[in-house]
Amino acid sequence: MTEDWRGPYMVRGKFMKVLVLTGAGISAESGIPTFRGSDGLWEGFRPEDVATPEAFQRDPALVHRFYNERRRRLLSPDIEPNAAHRALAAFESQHQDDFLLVTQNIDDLHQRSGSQKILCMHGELLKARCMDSGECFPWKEDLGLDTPHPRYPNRLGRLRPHVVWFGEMPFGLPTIEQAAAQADLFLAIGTSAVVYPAAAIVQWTGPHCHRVEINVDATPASQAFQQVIRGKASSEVPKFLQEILNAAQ
Ligand code: BV8
Repeated sequence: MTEDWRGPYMVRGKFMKVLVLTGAGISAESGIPTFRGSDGLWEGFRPEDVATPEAFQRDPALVHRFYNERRRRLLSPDIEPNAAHRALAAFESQHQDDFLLVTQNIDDLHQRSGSQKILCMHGELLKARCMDSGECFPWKEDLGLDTPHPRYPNRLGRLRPHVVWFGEMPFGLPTIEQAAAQADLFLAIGTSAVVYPAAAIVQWTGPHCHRVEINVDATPASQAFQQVIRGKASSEVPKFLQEILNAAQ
């Protein structure tokens, strides 16, 4: 379902305002399991047991264990950005107009690849947040009930992962809504379009916006896109972004 996207969306052959949404699929080829794939991260854990405020209230040690395991895996030397992350960073640096990268991922692979304009709508695994003050701290160690507070060492266990759990408000929604309404190009990469409100962002784009989905599989949102590219992010994202840059020459 690919119409000619060199349509009215482009000014002098280039997209002006670009909004990108990434999900776990962009990090799959970097070795980070997706949530709903066969190697799904939730396997072994039910989301409601580890990714809700109630779960943390009920069994904080289990929730800390779930995130400690993911943080350690993210920090292992064999996990690094792939060509899709790098292509997005390169495009951002060459794009002359508005660009925003919204990610649902809590890994730091976009940051490590050099992307600057990133909105981490579901938080960041390498940050811890004080449950009393809301202050965030860069965090690469395990977190637990015995973790001293960086400012008040005699306060133990007052830090939580700086991530958005189910039932919690994602970050930056007003910014995302505004960017979506103004976007000429909306590119959704590697997301199953199951989790809201992230899955609704495509519906927040305007009638003039060219919507592209890059995913190995169809999703419940695929029909909302004028262009769907079926394939792996590491090959399809660099190819598509290079086409966009060539068209703008
Ligand atoms: C909220 C952080 C109140 C923690 C996560 C309607 C409106 C609003 C809310 C709801 C609603 N309906 C239901 C809800 C509640 C709920 C929800 O959506 N539930 C779902 C399960 C039905 N949403 C919430 O609770 C949200 N908060 O609602 O607040 C509110 C109300 C109104 C308006 C605003 C707010 C909070 C949701 C955030 C939860 N936290 N993560 C952590 O990581 O532990 S969600 C988790 O799943 C991930 O962070 C990720 O964001 C999300 C979605 O996963 P994906 O990234 O899409 O990954 P997935 O594995 O599912 O899919 C991978 C895709 O990649 C697949 O399509 C696959 O085909 C593809 N792929 C694989 N390999 C490749 C590839 N593609 C390309 N190349 C490859 N190589």
